[in-house]
Amino acid sequence: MLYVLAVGTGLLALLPIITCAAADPFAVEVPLDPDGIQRAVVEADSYEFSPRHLVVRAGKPVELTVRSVTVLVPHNVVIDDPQSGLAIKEEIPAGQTVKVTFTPTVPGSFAIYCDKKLLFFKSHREKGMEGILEVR
Ligand SMILES: [Cu+2]
Repeated sequence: MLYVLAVGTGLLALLPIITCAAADPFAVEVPLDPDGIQRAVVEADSYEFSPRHLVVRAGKPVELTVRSVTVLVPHNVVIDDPQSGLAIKEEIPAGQTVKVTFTPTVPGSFAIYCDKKLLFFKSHREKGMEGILEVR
């Protein structure tokens, strides 16, 4: 009995270390609303999305409310992985809010980014406007 307790507490003590090492401190688990939809609000600024790492579960619809806080710069939100059923491209005019809905079916980590680019300048994605959609 004592032995089991000792081993048990030893494992429990290790657990946070193991999970912390793998976890992104900026990852946000999107809550599942009572109506079965996973809803999150994402802020689009020049040049980042916040939060930048969303965790959702497969098989349930996702509704992202993407709110632009820029005055002039237009952005968009792109998730381009047709093999996983994700082919999203929504324009987000400056200062506007758009809703993006989809149902992820394939677990994995997918880039969520803005592909806007002005002339010969770097794309917004290259400037850091990229995050992660993690489907579990
Ligand atoms: Cu952009």
